[in-house]
Formats: sequence, C-alpha cells, structure tokens
Amino acid sequence: MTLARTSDPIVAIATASGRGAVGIVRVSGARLAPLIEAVCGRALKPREATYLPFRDAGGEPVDHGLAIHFPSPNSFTGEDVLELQAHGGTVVLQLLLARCLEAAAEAEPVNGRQRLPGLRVAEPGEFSQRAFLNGKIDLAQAEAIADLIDASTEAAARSAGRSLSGAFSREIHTLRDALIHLRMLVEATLDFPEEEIDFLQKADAAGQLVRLQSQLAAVQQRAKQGALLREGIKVVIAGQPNAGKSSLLNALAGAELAIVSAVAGTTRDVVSQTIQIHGVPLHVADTAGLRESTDEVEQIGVARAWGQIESADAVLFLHDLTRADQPDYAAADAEILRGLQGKLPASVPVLDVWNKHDAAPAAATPAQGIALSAKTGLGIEALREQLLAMAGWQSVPEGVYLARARHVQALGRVETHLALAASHLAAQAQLLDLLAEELRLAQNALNEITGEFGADDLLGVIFSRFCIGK
Ligand SMILES: Nc1nc2c(ncn2[C@@H]2O[C@H](COP(=O)(O)OP(=O)(O)O)[C@@H](O)[C@H]2O)c(=O)[nH]1
Ligand SMILES: [Mg+2]
Repeated sequence: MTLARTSDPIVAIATASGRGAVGIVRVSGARLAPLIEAVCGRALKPREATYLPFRDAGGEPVDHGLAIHFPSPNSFTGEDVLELQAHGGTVVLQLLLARCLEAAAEAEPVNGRQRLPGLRVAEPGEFSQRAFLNGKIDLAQAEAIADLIDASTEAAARSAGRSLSGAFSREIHTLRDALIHLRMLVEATLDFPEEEIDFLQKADAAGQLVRLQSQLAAVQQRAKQGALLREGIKVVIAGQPNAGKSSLLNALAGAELAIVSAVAGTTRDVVSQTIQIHGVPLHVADTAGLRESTDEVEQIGVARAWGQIESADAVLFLHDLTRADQPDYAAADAEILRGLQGKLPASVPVLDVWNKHDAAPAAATPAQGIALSAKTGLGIEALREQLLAMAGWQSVPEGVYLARARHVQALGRVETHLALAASHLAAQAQLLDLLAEELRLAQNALNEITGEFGADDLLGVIFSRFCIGK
C-alpha cells in the first residue's frame, strides 16, 4: 500500500457481504460530478439524501435507493464522497460497484483528459487512511474505527467509541502541549546561556517536569487498561495429569470444550478458549499434564505445554487437593515448580489452584492460593476475580478508552525520556543540550500515537488490517 497523498478515486462496497435490508457502495475522490451525473442521472444537493434510480449504461435502473453527495472537504475522507444506499444483496451491490467503475471510465473527457482518471476498487482501510492523511482524524482515532468494528465485548466497543470521539487523543495533546511549553523554556535557555540556572529555576522547570510525569502516569494507567480490554492476556493452565485442568477450562468457559477423563494423559494437544471476565478477554489454554512419558504423542503434548507456558502472561498451577499429601505427588509438583521458575520471567504471576475441593477431606486446606472444585463450580467465581487482578485490571471510574499495545509502548518510551530529562535537569552541572534532546525524543514518541510523527511502514501495517470499504 502506498501512502502518497493520492486522490485517485476509489470505490468499495462498504457494508458486510451477505444479505441485508440495505447495502452501501461508497466512492471517494476528487471531482465526482461526472460519475454522479452518470449513475444518478442528475446533480445532487450536498449532504441531502435523494431517492432515485441508479442507472446502468442504457439508462435502465440497476436498483432504486438513496444517493448522498458529500462535497470536499466536508466528508469522512475530506474528499468528494458519494454514498449509494441500495438493497443489501450481494449481486445487486456488485452490479452497482461495476456500474460505478464503468461510468467513471465512460465519463466524458474534458479537453482530452479523463475527468475521473482510473476509478479503482479501494484497498482495505483506504477510506480511513485518506481521512487520516487529509487531517480529518488522527492515527489513534483511525485505529479506534477498526477496533470499534472488531470489538467483541460491550466494554471494548464503548471504549473504542471513546477513543474514536477523541478522548484518548485529547489526553495525548494535553501532554504534548505541556511538553512543548517545557521545551520552549529549555530551548530559550540554550540561546541565553549566561542566565540559564536562574531562568529555569524561576520558571519552575523542575516542577513542570514533575507534573508532566504524573500526568503521563495517569494516561499510561488508562491506556494499559484500554490495551488490556482490546488484547486481553494469555492464561495457561498447567499441572500434573488428572489434576483437573481440562475440567477447569470447561468450568471457566461454561462449555465442554476439552475432553475430561480419569485416564491420565488424555489431553495431548493444546485447547484454547477466549473467555470474558467483566469484558476483559482472557485467552485460556488447557495443556497436557506435565510428566515424564514414554508415549511419543504424549511427549509432544508435554513439549507443547511448556511452549504455551513460555508465552503465558499468567499461569494457573493446578494441584489435586485429594492427592496433595502424597509424597511422590508433592515431589512431582515441586519438580514442575522448578520448571516454571526456570522458564518464566519473574513478572509472570503463577497462581496455585487446588482443585477437587469437593472430594478432599475437610482438613485439607492449602496454605496459599485458591481452593475450588471444577466439578461443582465452588470457588470458580473467586478464581475469575483473581484472574482479573492478575491481568492487572482495575476499573477506571472515568471510563477507559481503547488503546493498543503500540500506544502503551510509545507511552513507555515517553516515560523513559522524561526520566532521563529529569536526571539531566537535576544534575549539578545541568546538561541543557542533553535535556533538550530527551524532551524532543519524548515528544516524538508521543506524536507517534496520533501519527504526527511516524514511519510510513507503520501506517501501512495499521491500515492494511482494516476491512475493505472502511
Ligand atoms: N471430585 C472431583 N473430580 C474432579 C474435579 N475436577 C476434575 N475431576 C475429575 O478428575 C479427572 C481428571 O480430570 P481432567 O479435567 O481430565 O484432568 P486433566 O488431566 O488435568 O485435564 C476426571 O475424572 C474428572 O472428572 C473436581 O473438582 N472434583
Ligand atoms: Mg486434560
């Protein structure tokens, strides 16, 4: 996908494929008047819906529907946009799309030049990309459009809506403005070095920087929650055979997904399911029981289990409470724990979960972790709450805006540059040019979020993941 500011006209069916009451074909480009004339048989009043026949080349109606013309710049893309709302059948929309392409090719040349050079079918995300390139929305908002469309939970949809309306971007702009103010101070001081210490002190540069850092921390906190809502975390259930791992996955998912059996070594392949807790997606993986095995297939299953564990954001280490007091059972658990500690970074939490509480003697209460019964459901709710806490979820009263891992990473870079800036400012001999440089880098990282600073290849990646017609 090229990111040149081209405005060659593009067309796409904007609605999902399949049957529906209404389907929309959308065209965007410069000077759509000849195309409108050809398809609608007349000029259209700006931003007004007109009911009319959409005509084929012979003047016969392809369908009847509403046509709306949004002249540039007051349109979604900032270009001329034509929206044709027809009946939502696959064939009728394909006909209408083909008619637009044909009409554009036929449109009368002016002074020997085609008025609508090469109307073509839009690439995924191309309408949103133009809206971004024409300054109608920033990059974070464009991403929010895709996230709103892809949202799988109500919470995700609501927070994507908030990002789309600019709530996230406004916070980024507030940070940016404070940062620019501070940069101006430092740059001015660089120009008048004899006054430097005094000048920065009087303007309370240090205080400004501290306030900026605390504002940033608040935005980071909310963006992390937003990214969590969008991306979720990966939870792996691990433990010895027969501890009840498959039963636990089923209990959490509320469905019989994984095969449960008293035969140890039943689960060989990884079974994954995404569950939602308060709208937060958790990708839960059930794995083969961890033990030495001579069975070749089971060995592969165990290797896959360790592979899953290595990529986990959190691990549920499942134990069988009815066997917990058996020395060889405890020894095997200790062996697994050593494996977990060897493979997992310290930041990945491991929660001890004691299953089969229903069948265990009353005296058997674990010293730590959660006791539950995958069979009766007792304790599952407590586990769900614990999982949310492990994921780092805290409901934010003002509402979360949907964010992406990309945003969280950029904010992390801003944090690093501000910390370095603070250390230069606090140094005995203030290193003003280094301070200025860190502040500049902090601003660049911030601008990556809204797309005011960034590489073209990043934009290509973001927009190519959109659906066609958006
Ligand atoms: N009493 C009792 N039995 C359970 C519970 N959870 C699982 N089981 C039984 O333990 C056996 C192994 O369960 P499964 O989920 O296949 O364990 P996995 O090998 O760890 O996946 C099966 O016979 C289950 O019915 C529980 O909470 N209570
Ligand atoms: Mg199993």
